[in-house]
Amino acid sequence: MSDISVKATEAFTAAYGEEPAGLWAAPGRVNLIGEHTDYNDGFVLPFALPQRTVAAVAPSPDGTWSVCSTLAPEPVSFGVTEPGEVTGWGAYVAGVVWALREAGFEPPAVRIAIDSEVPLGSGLSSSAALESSVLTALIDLGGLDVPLERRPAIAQRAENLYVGAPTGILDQSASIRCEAGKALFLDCRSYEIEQIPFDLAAAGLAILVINSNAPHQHVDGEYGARRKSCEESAAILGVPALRDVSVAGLPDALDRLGDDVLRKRTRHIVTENQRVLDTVALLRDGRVREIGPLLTASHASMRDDFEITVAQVDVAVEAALAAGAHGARMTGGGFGGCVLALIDAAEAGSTADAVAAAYAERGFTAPTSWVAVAGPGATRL
Ligand code: GAF
Repeated sequence: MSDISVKATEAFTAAYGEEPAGLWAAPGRVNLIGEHTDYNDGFVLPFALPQRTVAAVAPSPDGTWSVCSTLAPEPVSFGVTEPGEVTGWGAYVAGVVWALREAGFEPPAVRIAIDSEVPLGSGLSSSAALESSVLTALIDLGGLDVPLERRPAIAQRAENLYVGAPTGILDQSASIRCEAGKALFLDCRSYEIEQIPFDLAAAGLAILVINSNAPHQHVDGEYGARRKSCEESAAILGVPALRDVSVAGLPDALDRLGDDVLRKRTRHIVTENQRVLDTVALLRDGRVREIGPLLTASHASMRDDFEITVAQVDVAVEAALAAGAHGARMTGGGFGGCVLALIDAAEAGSTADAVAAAYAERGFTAPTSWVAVAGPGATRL
C-alpha cells in the first residue's frame, strides 16, 4: 500500500474503530494548455498527476455521512442536506452527496477518511481530487449506474452550487477521465474526449512542474470577474459562448466590443482555444517538441490579456526559458500556483536550479519542482 493509502486507512480506523471496506483514489491535474476556456464551452488538454487523494470508505451504521482527514481527524457528520448546511472542507463531500441525489441517484450513507498528496491551494485541483475520490467511492459502494461521462458534471455541480465556487468542468474531468500516459483532449461543450498519447520520455523530453509557492491573491473574486467578462463579451457579440468566435472572426469581434478589458479577455479565450487545437494536432503527429512555442504564447496571453499571472509565475517562466526550456506557462486558474516547462529530460535539475536562483535573487519564497508523468484517473485501489 502507498503511504497515503496507509495513512487514510489509519485515520479511518482511529476515527471509526473499524477497518474501511475499500480505498478509492483520484488525482490532481496539470493542464497542459487551455486555460479559462472550459467555462467558455471551449477546449482543454489536461493530464492527471501521479499525486492523488485517497478516500478510505465503509458503509455507515446509522444512515448519516461522516468525513474526517489526516489534517482534520475529528469527523464531520451530516444527514441529507441542502447547500449552505455543511461548510468548510466538509462541504466538498456533502456537496457530492447532494449533487448525486439531485441527479437522481441515491448515494449510500458512508464513513470516510481522507489523505492526500496533492498540494493544497497550488492550482493542481486538490478540491476536484477530493470530490472525485468520494464520488467514485459512493458510485461503487452504492452500485450506482452513473456513466463515466456524466460524473465530472456531478462533481462540478457540487463545487458550483454547494461549495459556491463558479468553476468550469476542467478539473473534475481530468481527475475522473484521464488515463495513464495520455493527455485528455476535452470539448467542454459536448464533453467529447480524445485520449492523446503523451509519452514524453520516448521523445527524450519531460514536463517540469514548478510550484511558485506564491500565496493566492483574491483568487475567488478575480476568477468570478474573468468569467463574468467572458459572458458579457459573448452576450454583446450575440453568441452562446466565446467558443463560437473563431480566430478569423476575432478582429471583427474586437471591433464590436467597446471596452478594452472585454477585448483583452476575449482575445485570450479565442486564441487559447486555437492554441489547444494546434497543440493537439502536433501531438497527434508525434511532434511533441514543437508544442513549446504554443505553451509560451499561452503564458503571454494569460499575462497580458487575461491578466491572471503574478510576478512569481512570470519569473519562473522566464527563468525556465532562459535555461533552455522549449516552452513554459502557468497552469491552472492563476494568481499564483504552478508553472509547467517542457524540457529535455536531462535538464530537469538544471532548470529547477535556474528557477530557484531567480527566486532567491528576487527574495521570493523558494519554489518546489518535480517532473510530472501522466497518471491514471479516479479508481478503486
Ligand atoms: C480552475 C477552475 F476550477 C477550472 O474550471 C478552470 O477554469 C481553470 O481554473 C482555468 O483553466 O482550475
